[in-house]
Amino acid sequence: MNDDTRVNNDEHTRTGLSLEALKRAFLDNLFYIQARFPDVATEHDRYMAAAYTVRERMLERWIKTAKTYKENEARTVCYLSAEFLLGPHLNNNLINLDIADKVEVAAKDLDLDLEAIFEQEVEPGLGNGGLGRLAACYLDSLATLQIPAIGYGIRYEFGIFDQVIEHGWQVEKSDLWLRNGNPWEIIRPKLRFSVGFGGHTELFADKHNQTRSRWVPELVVNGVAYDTPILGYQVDNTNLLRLWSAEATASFDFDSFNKGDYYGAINEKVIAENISKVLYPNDEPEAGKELRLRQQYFFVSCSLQDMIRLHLRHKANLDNFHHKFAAQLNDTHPAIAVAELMRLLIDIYGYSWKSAWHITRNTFAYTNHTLLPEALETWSVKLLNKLLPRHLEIIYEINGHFLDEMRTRYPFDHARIARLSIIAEEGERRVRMANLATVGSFAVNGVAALHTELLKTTVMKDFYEIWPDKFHNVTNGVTPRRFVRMSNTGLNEILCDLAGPDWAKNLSCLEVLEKYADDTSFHSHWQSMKLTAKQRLSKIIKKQTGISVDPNSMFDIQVKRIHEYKRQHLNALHIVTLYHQLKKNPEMDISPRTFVFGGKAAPGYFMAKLIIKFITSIGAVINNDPQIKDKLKIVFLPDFNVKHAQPIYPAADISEQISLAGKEASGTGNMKFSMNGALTIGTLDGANVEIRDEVGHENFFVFGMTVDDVKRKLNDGYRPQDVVDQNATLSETIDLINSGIFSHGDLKLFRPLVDSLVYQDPYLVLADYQSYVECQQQVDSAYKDTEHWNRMSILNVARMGKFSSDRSIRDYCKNIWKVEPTPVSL
Ligand code: NBG
Repeated sequence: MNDDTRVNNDEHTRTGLSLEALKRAFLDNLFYIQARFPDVATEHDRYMAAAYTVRERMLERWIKTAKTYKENEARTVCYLSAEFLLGPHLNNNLINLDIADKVEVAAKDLDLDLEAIFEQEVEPGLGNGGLGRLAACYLDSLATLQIPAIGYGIRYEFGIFDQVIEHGWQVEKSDLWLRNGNPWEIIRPKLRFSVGFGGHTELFADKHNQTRSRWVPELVVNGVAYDTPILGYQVDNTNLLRLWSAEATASFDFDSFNKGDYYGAINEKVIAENISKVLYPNDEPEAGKELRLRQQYFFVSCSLQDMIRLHLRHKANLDNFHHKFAAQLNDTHPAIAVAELMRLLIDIYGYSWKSAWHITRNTFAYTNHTLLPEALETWSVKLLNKLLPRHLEIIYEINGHFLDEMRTRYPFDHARIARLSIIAEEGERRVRMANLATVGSFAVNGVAALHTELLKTTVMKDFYEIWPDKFHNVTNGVTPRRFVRMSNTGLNEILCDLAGPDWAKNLSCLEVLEKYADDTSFHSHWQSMKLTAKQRLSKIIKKQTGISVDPNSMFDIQVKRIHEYKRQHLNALHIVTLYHQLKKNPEMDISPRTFVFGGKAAPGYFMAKLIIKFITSIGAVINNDPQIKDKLKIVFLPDFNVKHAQPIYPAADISEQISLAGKEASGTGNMKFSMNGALTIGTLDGANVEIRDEVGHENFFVFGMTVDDVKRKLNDGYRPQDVVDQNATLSETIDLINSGIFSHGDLKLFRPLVDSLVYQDPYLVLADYQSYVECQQQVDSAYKDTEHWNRMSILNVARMGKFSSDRSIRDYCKNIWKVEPTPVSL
């Protein structure tokens, strides 16, 4: 690159940041890339031209970053994650490049509707929910903090399904995010690695006459790299997200072709290319799917081979591989990496077991994101043996060494040894991926203080006793750039005024708001900021659902995946209770409320889908009941994703974080709401505990059982029917549902939901019902005291500094990865 003509040249068409350069670039790209004149261009053409204009400006930063990291031989974080839920790129990149204002002017000059252009972008939905979004927030913070980092994952051709609501039910539509092209990625056709599957292992004598095992796979597929630049906020560091796409090694296999088995050969191509075809939904009852294991191994193997390639550019061997890289396992999805790195080191690079284990164990760190037993991955030995026979051998050997050590430490404690074993022996033998990840890592962390404590005292107790120093807590965080700076224009303006334009880089400076908590003239700014956001969401609600809502009503919002442990049905029960009370006493004095729900249910999760139907059904009745006089409105916003989430957080007055204590590892939506000035009604679960401690107990609506209460209740033998029998309001609420009033007289429709609550109630919804209803009454009266409410809302924002993902990443860097920033400048 000729530094004189491009870099630092504000007028350069491809790189310049001047108004004129931006406009010229846009028109050039419209013409030379989209092949359109402005007067025949579609909105999508304009989006593509805008995207390329922005991407060009990122490329020189990206290349400079790669060069700087390479020259410095910087220690690099590799974030291995099966999911990255990035959200739309365009506006985010404008903000990170610090040209959002200029682009607004340019758009005016060119007579473009910028909002309509943003609207064109289909987000890459390469994740299910919190875990994938967290990975995306972390990429943003890693780049912003100038940490050398690579995100490694899978380029799913179909991401999470699109949700539409038909007759009140969720219907899944396939996600076609690549249909119109993806301007943010760059394919690296020459950057490909082969990945084997199946076959067998055989013993052979190596050149030192040592017996070794080698793997003869039956199928080999290629992983091809697709790279996306991740620009930091107002820095030049631009990191790499590298996603692997599967391809057949050849278009067909001549052998089969000559044998006349053309379709057999094509079939192999189909099998190969299926690997990166579709993202698996989580929360499916049975996830033991072969293709899923193929996906995990596929991306892990490509990523490790790529890391080795990068390392060998500088070094003669892999002895110091673990000095060069810290590889984070985002949940157990990439945990097979432990066995794969061992295989590569031993089988391909000739390392001894001992040296390979030393390198491997010092390379990986593992984050646990859930305690739900059904979400702790295990793979059957049978399946592993079929798909990855060499890895199974290695896992057995790792386990053998580990258990030998443990038998010395705990002689005769067979029960403990069985719990520690990587192989579960009860019933069908299975490999416990969390155990493999823990044994094969130098650090293990939970994602909120409470969650980490529970890890140490329950699922990982035995491991914690062996290696107490291996365990860390890193409380999750979210990027204030996307979720405040970009999504909440009104709040951004206020914060820029009070804390300066750099507030989004240093979230603790939000503390300046404390001074204004009692300033009534400031309150009116605050309130009008909120109102504007609510008006905006009201328009979206009207457009998406046809429902008119009053922006002056209290906006009470629960958006997240639909799951019984998250207890959307508790929220719904409360709404039915309010409805019932209003019907009995139409003059009851309550603050008018708009309840907003959003979230996807796993396609195979019947109860979650029924909960959606329940919410839409109570909405259909209550919203149209003239007696209610608009005191209650219920909205289910379809297709909750990152893009649709952005205007939601700023509009909330109340954020619902009502999971059963002990079940939500952290939650991150809770942080997004609070940062935007919503008050939380929540249980003492996940990060709620820390949010409440930060914002002040008096500024948080807490209810429900604690983890200890839950434990006690279950030990005492919980009978939900008893709760119903003893609580008249609850019993009337349930009767009302059973009357068929929300199901056009169909008495069967909601039976499974009601029966599950009354006879099983696995997430103790009924046990927390009374406490929740009472807490909601406090919310109702608090909302009537506008001044006090504003004060609480301001203090929530003022005290959210801790929950920036920058803080989380700093914690990882300092306590786990031991990496330092490498600033890049053009
Ligand atoms: C989810 C938890 C959330 C947490 C995110 C990010 C999984 C397996 N876990 O509580 O349920 O906020 O991870 O850590 O998706």
